[in-house]
Amino acid sequence: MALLPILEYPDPRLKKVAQPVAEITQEIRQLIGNMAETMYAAPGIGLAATQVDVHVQVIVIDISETKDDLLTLINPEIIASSGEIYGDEGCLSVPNYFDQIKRAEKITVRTMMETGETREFNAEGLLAVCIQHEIDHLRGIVFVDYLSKLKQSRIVKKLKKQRQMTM
Ligand code: GNR
Ligand code: NI
Repeated sequence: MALLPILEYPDPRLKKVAQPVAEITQEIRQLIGNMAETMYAAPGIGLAATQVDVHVQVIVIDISETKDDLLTLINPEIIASSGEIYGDEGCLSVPNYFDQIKRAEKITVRTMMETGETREFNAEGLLAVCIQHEIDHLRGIVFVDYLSKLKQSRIVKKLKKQRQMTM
């Protein structure tokens, strides 16, 4: 397995739209393994393939405290949603920035699992927020896109400064 470099906002590759997975090949399984390792190392509670510059519909999530409950979503779709919640969101592609984003409180997701079987499940709270955040990545959307232009330009400046300090 390997750690994959994570693209950082405002990298234009974060705007690419991910293609559906046609078949769960060895290559897809390897991608999932590397994405999980990258997410745990970061550390983060989710990672979309888009963030590692692979533009296919694959997401890994683990919101457990013990980091032993990996959820892999392939070609996921939100088929129902209700309610509203504002959670403080962060993103591995936008290091050290957090802001409140409005999301659906409850969602129903249809997805393919790593086994190739299709399943539907309900999610709420942090898991629902995380799934919406990750599916946005697959569509080329970063949570910063929901903020004002002023906040966006401040974030870009701050990230540039941070990168200068670490290079
Ligand atoms: O690690 C992450 N934490 C987080 C917190 C609140 C809402 C969403 C997230 S996802 C983020 C990892 C990430 O960038 N996934 O794309
Ligand atoms: Ni993110």
